[in-house]
Amino acid sequence: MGDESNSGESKEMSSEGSGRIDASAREVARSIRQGDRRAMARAITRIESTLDQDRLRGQAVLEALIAESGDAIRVGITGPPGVGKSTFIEALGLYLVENGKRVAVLAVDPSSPVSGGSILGDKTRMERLALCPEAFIRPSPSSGSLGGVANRTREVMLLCEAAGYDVVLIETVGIGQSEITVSSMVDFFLVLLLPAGGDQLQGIKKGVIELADALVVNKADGAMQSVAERTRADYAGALDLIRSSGDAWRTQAMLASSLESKGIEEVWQTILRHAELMRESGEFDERRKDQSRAWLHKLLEEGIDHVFRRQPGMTLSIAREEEAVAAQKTTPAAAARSLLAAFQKAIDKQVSGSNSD
Ligand SMILES: Nc1nc2c(ncn2[C@@H]2O[C@H](COP(=O)(O)OP(=O)(O)O)[C@@H](O)[C@H]2O)c(=O)[nH]1
Ligand SMILES: [Mg+2]
Repeated sequence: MGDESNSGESKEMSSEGSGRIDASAREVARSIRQGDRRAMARAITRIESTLDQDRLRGQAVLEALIAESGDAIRVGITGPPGVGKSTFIEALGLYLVENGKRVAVLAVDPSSPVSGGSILGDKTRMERLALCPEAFIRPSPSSGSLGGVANRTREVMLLCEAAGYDVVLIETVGIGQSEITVSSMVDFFLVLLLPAGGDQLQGIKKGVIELADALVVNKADGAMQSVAERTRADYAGALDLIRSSGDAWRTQAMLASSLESKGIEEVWQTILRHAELMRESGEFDERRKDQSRAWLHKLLEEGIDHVFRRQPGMTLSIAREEEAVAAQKTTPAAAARSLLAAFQKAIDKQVSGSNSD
C-alpha cells in the first residue's frame, strides 16, 4: 500500500502522462498516502463540492492516487430504517479495529438534508467508533440526485483505500434505487432484516434478495431471540428455493445482535470466505472491472446529456417537440431525431469554428 515501487505502469501513465494532475494535487496525494487525515478530509470536501473548480481539484487528487486504491474490502449494508444498520456498522467497525484493521464508514443517502451531520439521520452517531483513530466516518454527501451522491461516495471510497483503509463499509437506506446503486460499488452486499413472522417475509423486495450476498436478521436478543431464529430459518428456506446450482456463492441467512455484538465475527468471517472464493474463481477482480467500466459509461451518459441540454435554444426546442408529441402531430422517434440532428449541426458548427481559429 502506498509503495511507489509496485504501483505499476498504469499510474505512470495516468499521473505523469495525461498532464491533468498538477503539482499541488500531487502534493496533497502524498500527504494522504502518508495518512494525513486533514489532507484527506479536505480532498473529500472538494470532491463533494458543488463548485466545478473545487470538484476538479479533488478529482485530480484522486487521479493521482487511483493506482493505489483497490486494496480494501468493500461492503454495502442496507435495510429498512430502524433495523439497526448504524448500530451494526459500529459493532462491526469496532470488531475490525480491535483486530488491527483500519475502517472507513461512508453513506449513500440521497434524502439526507443539507444540514446532515449524522449518518442517515439516526440518533446513534457511532460515537464509540468515531473515537477510534483507526476509523474514519463520513456522512452522506447531502446534495442532489442519487446518482450524484453515489458518485461522490465512490470517489471517497477510492480515496480512503489509497489512504490505507482496509475495509470500507457503506450504509444505505433500503428505499428506491439506492440499494442497486450501492451494490454496484461493493464486493459484498449485506441486507439487514428485522425479526418478523411468516407473512412479513414477503415484505422484502425480491430484487434485493437477489442482490444480497448475506441476509442478516438483526436484533436477535432478549424477547426477540426466538422470533429472530425462526425468521432466519424462514429466509434460509426461501433462499433455497431461488438458488441455482451453478452459483459460486450461496447467499447466507444469518443472525446478529448489534446491540450485544453477537454474530458480528461470524458475519466478518463470511465476508472473508466470500472474498476468498471470488478471488479463486477470478470473479472478484472481474466484478470490480465491470463496476468501473459501468461507472465510466454512466458518467459519459450524464455528461453527454448535460452537453446536449445546455445547447442554446435546446430547452425551447425540447418543449416544442414535447408539445408536438403530446398533440400527436409527430412521433416521439421523429421528434428525437429532429432534436439530435439540431444538436449534431450545432456541434459541427462549433468544431469547424474552432478549427478556423
Ligand atoms: N434490541 C436491539 N436493538 C437494536 C439492535 N441494533 C439496533 N437496535 C436499536 O434499533 C434502533 C435503530 O438503530 P439504528 O442503528 O439507528 O438503525 P438504522 O436506522 O438502520 O441505522 C436503535 O434504537 C438501536 O438501539 C440490536 O441488535 N438489538
Ligand atoms: Mg442509520
